[in-house]
Amino acid sequence: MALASTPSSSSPQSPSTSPQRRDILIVGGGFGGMYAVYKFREMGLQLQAFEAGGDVGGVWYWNRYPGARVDLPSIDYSYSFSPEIEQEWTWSEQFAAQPELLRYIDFVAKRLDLRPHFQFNTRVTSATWDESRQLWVVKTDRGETYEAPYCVMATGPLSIPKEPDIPGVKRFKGRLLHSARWPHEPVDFTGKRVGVIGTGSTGIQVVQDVGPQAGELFVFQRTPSFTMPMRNETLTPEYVDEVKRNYAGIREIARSSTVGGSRPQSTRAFFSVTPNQRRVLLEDAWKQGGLSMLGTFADLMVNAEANEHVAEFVRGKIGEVVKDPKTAEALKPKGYPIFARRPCLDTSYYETYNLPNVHLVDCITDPIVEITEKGVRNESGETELDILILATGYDGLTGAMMAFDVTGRDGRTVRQKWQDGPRSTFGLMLEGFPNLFMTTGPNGPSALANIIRISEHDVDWIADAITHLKKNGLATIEPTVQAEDAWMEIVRGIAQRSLINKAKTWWVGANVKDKPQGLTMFTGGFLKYREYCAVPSANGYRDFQFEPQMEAVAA
Ligand code: NA7
Repeated sequence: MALASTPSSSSPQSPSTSPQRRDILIVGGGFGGMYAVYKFREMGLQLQAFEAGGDVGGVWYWNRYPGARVDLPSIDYSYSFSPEIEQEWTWSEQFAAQPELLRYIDFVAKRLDLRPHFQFNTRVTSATWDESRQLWVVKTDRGETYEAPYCVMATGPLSIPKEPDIPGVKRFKGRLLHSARWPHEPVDFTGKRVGVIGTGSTGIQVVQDVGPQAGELFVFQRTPSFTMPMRNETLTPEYVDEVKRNYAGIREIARSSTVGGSRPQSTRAFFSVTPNQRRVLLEDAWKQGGLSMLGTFADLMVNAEANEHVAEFVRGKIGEVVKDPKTAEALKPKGYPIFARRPCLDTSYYETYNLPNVHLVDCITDPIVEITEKGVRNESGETELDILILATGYDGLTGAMMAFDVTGRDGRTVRQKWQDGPRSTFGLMLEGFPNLFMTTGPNGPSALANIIRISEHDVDWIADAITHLKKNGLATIEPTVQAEDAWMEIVRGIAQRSLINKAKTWWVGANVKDKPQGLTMFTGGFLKYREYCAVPSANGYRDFQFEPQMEAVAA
């Protein structure tokens, strides 16, 4: 494999108003966009990529908040397409922190010479299908226009931050920070009165990191999350050597798993073993840390009673750690199944509440009324703050594709197509939008599996589809209505059995006002997803429709 090679496409252009022609346009510079650039360049396509941030990295470029850390093992959360990169890069921790992830991303970008293909600090403002010329016409906020037969939206499930729908956010006179738009310089919390709104994965990481530093920390919690011990470790040279010797096998396990990771997943049902055995298994998973609890039994996401047993086990652990009984009770999640909201991993979250300067504000019993010039006002009164951190999440899954005009055949936009919720084929292609591809789209496994494994899979699938077009002298590919209906039926059928529907989260669109709600991700696991996606190339893309080159038809 040619790793660092001379770019086959041109470097970023100076702003120009005349349309610039490429073979393929790629929107997004996260893990998906970076691999897409590499893959399509190696296929010999002339390409141009756009990234709103100042560099590659996607969420890891933006999310520089204190304590930001991946919650899948770094060994799994890394590219598998290049044996050279696997051997040359060495992870230092089992769960890498954001700075190490950015170093890895930088290493990959340099090693593969990816940056020259990107225009950074550039937002795509529209993408429009030109039917007669069979081209995607993409406009940017720099006033430029690019045209290409293929367009890949590698915009990711988490790229549009959500501000809380609380009155007065703009009024706050102290320092207002959003976890997903964190400054590049360190923030000093010493002696400061700090507030955090949000207790999802992000809020939890912020709280355990900022709590010991701040003068006072006030955590405004609406829905408590279940969090389990990460048990992070420094990786020993012996462990790293062993991993490097066995990468091929590790990747094969990940590709054949439900979540795209190498942790074992049990096939045992919860009630197939005695209460005592269950307790032993859960205690063991708690000691192992990471997402071991999720893998202990096979039916935790479909059997509500089994799920509740595990939830109660974790609630018990919270009670053992948190000294103040009222705080402990408020931290215990109730009313939704464990794992139906993204399971969090922590290093010292519950312990942080034993610090005398850390205070939990329960926004269920004492709702937030408004944000004031001085801080946050709950029904019971105002908390004055120097710094307010919003860890309020994202307009996830569909937010990025709905943030700008994407217009397909007959002037129909993605916003119109998705007004009742996202629908697509495999989360990869949209009926009515020829040659438009997505990576980690909202009807694939998306947030439910390792995003890097999905990105690689999706880019490879797109590459196969383009190769099919080229081999057969065809101009466009697009799923039929029937193919899309069939896929959405599969997605819905499996989703109905899942307990994920029982929690109000970004996974089901419940966190954004007026957003259509429902579980639209593929819940059948990464392996099954791959199997479904492999069918079209094996059967000659029977359920897709194609067009020849218009010019060829005219001639
Ligand atoms: P999440 O998981 O969407 O969490 C956002 C948090 O912000 C959640 O606790 C929300 O409470 C809270 N929130 C949002 N709006 C408000 C208002 N108005 N008042 C009080 N609390 C509010 O986002 P994260 O960034 O933590 O994690 C996103 C993903 O990143 C995660 O799933 C991993 O995949 C990595 P609510 O639940 O709405 O009651």
